[in-house]
Amino acid sequence: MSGFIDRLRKGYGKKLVSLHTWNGWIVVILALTGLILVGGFWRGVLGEGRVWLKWLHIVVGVASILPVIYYLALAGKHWKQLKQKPWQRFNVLVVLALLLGWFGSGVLLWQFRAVGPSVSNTALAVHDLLTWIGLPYIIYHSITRVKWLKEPNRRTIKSERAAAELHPAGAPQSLYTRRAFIRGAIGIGLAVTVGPSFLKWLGSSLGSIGGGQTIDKLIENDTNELLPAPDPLPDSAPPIGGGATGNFRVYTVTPIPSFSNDNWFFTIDGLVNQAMKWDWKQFVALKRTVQVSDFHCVTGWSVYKNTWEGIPLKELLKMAGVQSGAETVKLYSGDGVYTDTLTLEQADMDDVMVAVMHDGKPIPSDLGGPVRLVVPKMYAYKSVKWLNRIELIDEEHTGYWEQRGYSKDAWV
Ligand SMILES: Nc1nc2c(c(=O)[nH]1)N[C@H]1C(S)=C(S)[C@@H](COP(=O)(O)O)O[C@H]1N2
Ligand SMILES: [Mo]
Repeated sequence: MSGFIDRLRKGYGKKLVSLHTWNGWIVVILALTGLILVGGFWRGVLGEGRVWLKWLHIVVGVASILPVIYYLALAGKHWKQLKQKPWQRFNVLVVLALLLGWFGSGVLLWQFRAVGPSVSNTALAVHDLLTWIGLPYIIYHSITRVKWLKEPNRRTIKSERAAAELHPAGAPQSLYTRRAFIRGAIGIGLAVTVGPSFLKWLGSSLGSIGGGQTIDKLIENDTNELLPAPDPLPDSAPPIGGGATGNFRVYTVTPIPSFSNDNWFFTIDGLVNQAMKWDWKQFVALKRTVQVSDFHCVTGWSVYKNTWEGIPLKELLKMAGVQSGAETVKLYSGDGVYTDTLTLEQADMDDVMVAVMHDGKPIPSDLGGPVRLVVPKMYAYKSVKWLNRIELIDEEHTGYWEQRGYSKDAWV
């Protein structure tokens, strides 16, 4: 046993050990940065830091291929060495599959613009799946190999020998059960702590493609109270798009705001001929239209075939009358923090909609209701949630995520 470790410490073995250490640290950095990046809680807290963190994740992720390549150069010899150790061989294969899968899907996500939404959708699903399988596996792998667990293990081997001397035909097997027990306990511990979030993720990303369940849950938990509820047009109920496919991830940089008839108003002001202000009753009485469109987030997910019902932005701008000095349409969220902009030309596209309903139902508070913007031809950071003010200005304005590193060019 110690002879084997001595051999490992020399030359080629030494290389393998330091490779393992490097790889371990890379995985730790990627796991921490990755979990913070998906954790909704961190979106608002980090702000600009989130963009730096994303870069760190990408740079370290790209670099993670180096130890893999280096290992593959040594793999032939190592593989032969593991001839008698099927579990270690299995472990090597799992880790290689994880690293290569994370790397490949990560590069596709990083290059979302080059590969387009449908490839990044798949890449994101793969990246997530590997994470929820791979992280528990790697945590288990690390915990069961730390010293304090190995020591009883060594003792087991010693006492096993002792036992074998005492009872030559003896019962050393029962001594192994202690190790198995500790490993089992750790396995169960992990299953209990990580398992539920894994299942939840699995349910939301694989289970209900078609959106039905999840979105119904969001509607059930809607904290807005605006009356009367909008009456869907015939094209909305049943939705002419046939129902959205895919799931929205609820993104917000503030706590989810809620509105009632008392505190919800929609205004258009700035460089307009006639500043407008509607309360909810007046706003739901405005003439709406229906459109079917896809919704793409830069982080890789999309929701297809949304049937949105609302007022085309260009119609609202027509009512207020845009003055000739105006240059930018500044969009304010009722969360008090988030803003974004469109140029007048972009705002004039037919499918830019101030949406009130999705698939024939009011938009729930989590998804930006009662009223959100939808800009189908651009990444969804333009689709301001809880939209309640439009201001026409004669200069540029940098929106929330653009200030924090997102591209000013949001075209899908
Ligand atoms: N007010 C507000 N609007 C917002 C955001 C936000 O954080 N706050 N996130 C944007 C981004 S990046 C995306 S992808 C979509 C997500 O919409 P959803 O939460 O309804 O899925 O909303 C956009 N509009
Ligand atoms: Mo997004």
